[in-house]
Amino acid sequence: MTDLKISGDIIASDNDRRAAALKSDYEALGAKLARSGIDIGAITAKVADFFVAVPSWGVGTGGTRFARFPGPGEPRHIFDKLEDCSVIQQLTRATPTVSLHIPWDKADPKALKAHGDALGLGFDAMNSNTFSDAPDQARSYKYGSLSHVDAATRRQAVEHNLECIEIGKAIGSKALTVWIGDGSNFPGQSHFTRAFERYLDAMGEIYQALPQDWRLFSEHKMYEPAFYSTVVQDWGTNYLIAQTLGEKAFCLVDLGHHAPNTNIEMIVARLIQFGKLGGFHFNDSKYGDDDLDAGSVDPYRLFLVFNELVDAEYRGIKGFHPAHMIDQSHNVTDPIESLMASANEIRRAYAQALLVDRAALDGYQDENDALMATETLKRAFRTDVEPILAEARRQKGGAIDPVSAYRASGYRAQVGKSRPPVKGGSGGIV
Ligand SMILES: [Mn+2]
Repeated sequence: MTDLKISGDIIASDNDRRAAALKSDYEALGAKLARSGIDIGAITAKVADFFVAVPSWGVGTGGTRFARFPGPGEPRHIFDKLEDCSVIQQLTRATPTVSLHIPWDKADPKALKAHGDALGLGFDAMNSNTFSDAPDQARSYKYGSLSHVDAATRRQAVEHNLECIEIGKAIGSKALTVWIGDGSNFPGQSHFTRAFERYLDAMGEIYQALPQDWRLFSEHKMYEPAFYSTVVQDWGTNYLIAQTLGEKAFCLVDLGHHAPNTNIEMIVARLIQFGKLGGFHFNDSKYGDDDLDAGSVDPYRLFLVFNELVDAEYRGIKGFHPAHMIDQSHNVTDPIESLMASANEIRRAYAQALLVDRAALDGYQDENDALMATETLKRAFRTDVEPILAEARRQKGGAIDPVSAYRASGYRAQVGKSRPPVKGGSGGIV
């Protein structure tokens, strides 16, 4: 019996108020789509089957380099975080798994598994952390980790990743995501080639320890915390890593880790074509790695990414199953609300991409009809698919309007009573 944090009565009464309007909107959209030969029931079923993992680090209030302003009822530890994650899943039915970050979420794996099971949550990719120093570690990552000039520091970073795999094995994870902060702040500070050789050697050791049914995701990022160069700076380097390591190694695309205006959907298409797209960290950005809510700044870009994913799905690409994860920092919102809204935006992009008339698009491309080709995408993007998203949630026992039901539940105030207030003032992204 799943331990549900929001009363079923709250969800039912909020849904009751909205059910008639949803039925009417869903039928109207169904009739509109039927005129284009699209079965709304089939689209709704696909949306209901689309899931995205919640990052454990996303349920606490985020921050910037300057400050963090915690809210009431901040999760104290991973077990509180899992409870918050279960609220997101209960109301959206879109987030049945959580992605852990070690050592932040380090706890007895048996207790983690039991708590997840009780809340009806599974575990997605494990994330290692060699971009900051844990209080008890022997060697500092100030000058790098997997690419550090000192062999003992590299060994420590490798060992940490091996530990993440061990914890992951015990809780049912099937992937390890590695993002390093390694790089340089000054021209000449680091030898590009030697640093990358050291990184590849260290990653090779991690790769060797990977269980047969696991995948290894490497995540590129063009700058920050290093501001002159990073060791894994872009998708080209990331592809070389995945290619060098072997068939269980894939590239992870964090939407915020590129230069502004980079054509990310095209990067996605290239990685799909060469069998190396591992998955995503969804978020949105205006200037850099802003970690804003998915779809909040440029929903069309998110749609164009999903257009490539659905295209690959329809082409039946062998072994194509990218991992979907959110990676965001919530500085001014209740993180639970932001994560629910983000899961919804990600599903929206997926639903819109499912509506693209791909046969027509192929034809326009072959005829060099640029206007109608782009209009084919726009027509799908302009479709208000909210009734599909709401109906998918309703059918699975979630909330028609998750934020409304969440606010009606008083969950934040309730956990605020048992979780002591956190003092603000400290910096830090997470
Ligand atoms: Mn990320």
